[in-house]
Amino acid sequence: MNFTHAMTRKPASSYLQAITTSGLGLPDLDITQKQHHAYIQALKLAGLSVNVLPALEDYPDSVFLEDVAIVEPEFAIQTRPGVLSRRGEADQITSILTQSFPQTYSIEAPGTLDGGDICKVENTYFLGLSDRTNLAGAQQLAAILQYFGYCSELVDIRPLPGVLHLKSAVNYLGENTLLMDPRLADHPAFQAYSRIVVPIGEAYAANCLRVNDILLVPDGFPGTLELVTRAGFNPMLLDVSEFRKMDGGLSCLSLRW
Ligand code: CIR
Repeated sequence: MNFTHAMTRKPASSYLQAITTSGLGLPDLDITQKQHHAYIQALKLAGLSVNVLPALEDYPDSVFLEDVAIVEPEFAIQTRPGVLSRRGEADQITSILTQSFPQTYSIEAPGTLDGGDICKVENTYFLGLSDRTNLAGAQQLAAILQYFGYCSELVDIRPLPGVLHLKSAVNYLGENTLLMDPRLADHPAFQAYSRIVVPIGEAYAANCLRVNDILLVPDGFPGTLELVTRAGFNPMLLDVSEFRKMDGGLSCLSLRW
């Protein structure tokens, strides 16, 4: 995993109206901004050049930039988010994608797809089918990925209550190792990999983010921290409490390539 670039989007003041099912209360906007700043600093420390896009007040969830595009150095795909309130967010990134990537594509109706459902593991992309990403969206993405030489495999997460996106439950740490929610650990799609299963009660921490030599880990999950440290990863703790309140995690806050 060798990233050189990232894009993030500043949290909007309307962030308090973002979608949430967490039951953790409303975020504090000052703390949100500080946590976002610390996240950008961590990406820079990992060696990335970070493009910080301006806040979009009309889109409370727009800080979760990962959901509106899939990016590789050679191409970018604008998604079609699964909830109506976020659909316009994707159009706000069209011009920046065409400026930054040699080829661009987009997911078209009736397809829907959120970037949070897309988990890249070396040359394979796992495509989560969820309440946000439908089969038509996943199939469109698979066809584009195949053109560029990537394999894809569908993983249906709809039977898992409370799991918003595939990457809420499984993330690639590098070194052939996945970090997983216990409920997905026995899924046939993942049996070829080493698996670190987060402890019961720490499901949120399955969304850690490997960026070059650093593994970003959400603060407050000691069992997961111990497991990834013992496995030889190089963790950096980040407090993302205000993003967790709106169902977001570490991967959701950026696009990386
Ligand atoms: C949403 O419901 O769309 C946002 N409140 C959270 C999105 C989190 N994104 C992600 O996991 N990739």
